[in-house]
Amino acid sequence: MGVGSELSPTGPTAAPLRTPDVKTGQQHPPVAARAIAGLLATGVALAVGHAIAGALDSRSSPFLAVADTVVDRAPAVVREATIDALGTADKPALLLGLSVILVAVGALSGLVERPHRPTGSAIILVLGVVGALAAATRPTGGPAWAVPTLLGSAAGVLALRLLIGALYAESPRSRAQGDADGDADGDAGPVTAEHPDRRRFLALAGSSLAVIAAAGATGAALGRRAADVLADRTGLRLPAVLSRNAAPPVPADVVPDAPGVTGFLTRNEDFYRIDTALRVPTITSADWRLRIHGMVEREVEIDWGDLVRREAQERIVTLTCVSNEVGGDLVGTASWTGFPIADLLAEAGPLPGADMLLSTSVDGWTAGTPLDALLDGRDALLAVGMNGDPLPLDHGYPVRQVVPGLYGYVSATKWVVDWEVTRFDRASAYWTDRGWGEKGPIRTASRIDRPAPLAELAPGPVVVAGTAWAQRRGIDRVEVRVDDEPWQDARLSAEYSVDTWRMWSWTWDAEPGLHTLHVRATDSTGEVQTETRRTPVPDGATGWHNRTFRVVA
Ligand SMILES: Nc1nc2c(c(=O)[nH]1)N[C@H]1C(S)=C(S)[C@@H](COP(=O)(O)O)O[C@H]1N2
Ligand SMILES: [Mo]
Repeated sequence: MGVGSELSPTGPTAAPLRTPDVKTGQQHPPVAARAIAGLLATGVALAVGHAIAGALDSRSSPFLAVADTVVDRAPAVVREATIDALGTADKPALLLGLSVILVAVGALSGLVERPHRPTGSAIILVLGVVGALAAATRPTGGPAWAVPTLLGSAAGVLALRLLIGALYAESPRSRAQGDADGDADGDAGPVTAEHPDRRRFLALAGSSLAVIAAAGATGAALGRRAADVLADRTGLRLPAVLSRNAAPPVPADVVPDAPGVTGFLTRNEDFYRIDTALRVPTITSADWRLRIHGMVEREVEIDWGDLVRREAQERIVTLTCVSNEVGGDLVGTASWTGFPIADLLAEAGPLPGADMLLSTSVDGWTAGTPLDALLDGRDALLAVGMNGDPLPLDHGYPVRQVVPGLYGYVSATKWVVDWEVTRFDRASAYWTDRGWGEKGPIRTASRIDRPAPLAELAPGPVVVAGTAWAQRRGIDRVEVRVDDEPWQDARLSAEYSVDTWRMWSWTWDAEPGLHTLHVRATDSTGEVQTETRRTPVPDGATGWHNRTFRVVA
């Protein structure tokens, strides 16, 4: 090949398009070009993943998820050593380290990719799967968190295939000269910016950069939105609660005096989360409005300032999800700060004949709540605080509903922005449209919490403990049964209120062998939990919870 023909007017591009491979004699595009292709493809993968993560939940971004996982999974020794060595710079250092690795692996993916042997693509996909697993297994994550990384790596593979394809492509001119596939002696032709394949490569590289810039900017904008709401929450001042509106204090004897039992109040970070939102709705307190309309005497619109001018109340209420299986953990108790829903409704004046409040969240989810449940004097709140903090984003920031006695799907609308007073024969809501019961009162339930499942126990006295709930009615009795022996009364801890769960315990004189314990509760109406096992659809699971233990002498 003539050296002269390789000199392009643009100078720096004047590298040979193909260099013969020493071992195979096959010709390859220059190392730098292939490395750049790999870097661009990796960049596309990350930027697209980041943008999609921004649209779903910015914490699912591939890079951050991997970094967080490294932080959590690193053996304590390693973690402490790095923190010692780097002081508080350990997180930036980790991110820098990950970046260096990504640059190296990105370049490598370009170097090893061949039109007919997509090794580099495989590397990007493996990276993608690692990132997706890291994101999906984050404590607050779920399967949906794998989506950004997987789609991102698919985009990266596409970019790599196109870029490497262009680098290796035969130009029409060289093909015309008989420069066939894999012909080691072939002349690649002049490597100037005017070369069709070089032009194609440059165009593709430019497009990749544009994709990286656009996706990066989108991801950043969406991430900023989430950051704004987090900052809004950090700066938010919850309304003060006058002592007459405070929740009655929690006596010490609401929980059994035994180690490892379930706490009476559930910490916010441990509180179950159920909603249909792929991306947590982001609404600041300044943007929040509640419109009350429909069958009312006058329409009312309330903003954050209007809301918190009212007298706030604090109430402890146990929330439960209708999807909770027997023995499940979709139940939790928190102290809620908020404003009586009945008072707010009264300002709009519901018209006679109305029997439903259709509430809508900022992302369009709806719940239909029986109006009488909101007006009968129970502690139905439009809540802004959870255990003394502003609502966490996942739990409805800045405003949600809490209605004792009703499952969440008919009552506990998070990120609520709209109230329509209406009728059950005119309106329906998200889950009732999908076959779930219309009214959703909470069924009596009881659960064994300790010892842990499949625990191996020593013979002798063992404390068995758990919880039971029947919001609005209250728990009057809990019984325990070992194998086929008669039912025995468990010891009930103090009842805080009929709207909260009630803890129980029972000391079992465990004898060697494999034993199954059952539990059943009786509510204050005298109704004993039925043994009949039913799945949660359509109005809540029924049946007795049991646990099997091996007692080893
Ligand atoms: N906007 C919105 N609110 C919602 C839901 C939802 O999907 N979207 N799910 C409801 C259901 S089914 C339950 S059980 C409770 C759960 O509240 P938590 O996530 O704070 O525990 O929220 C309710 N509020
Ligand atoms: Mo639920």
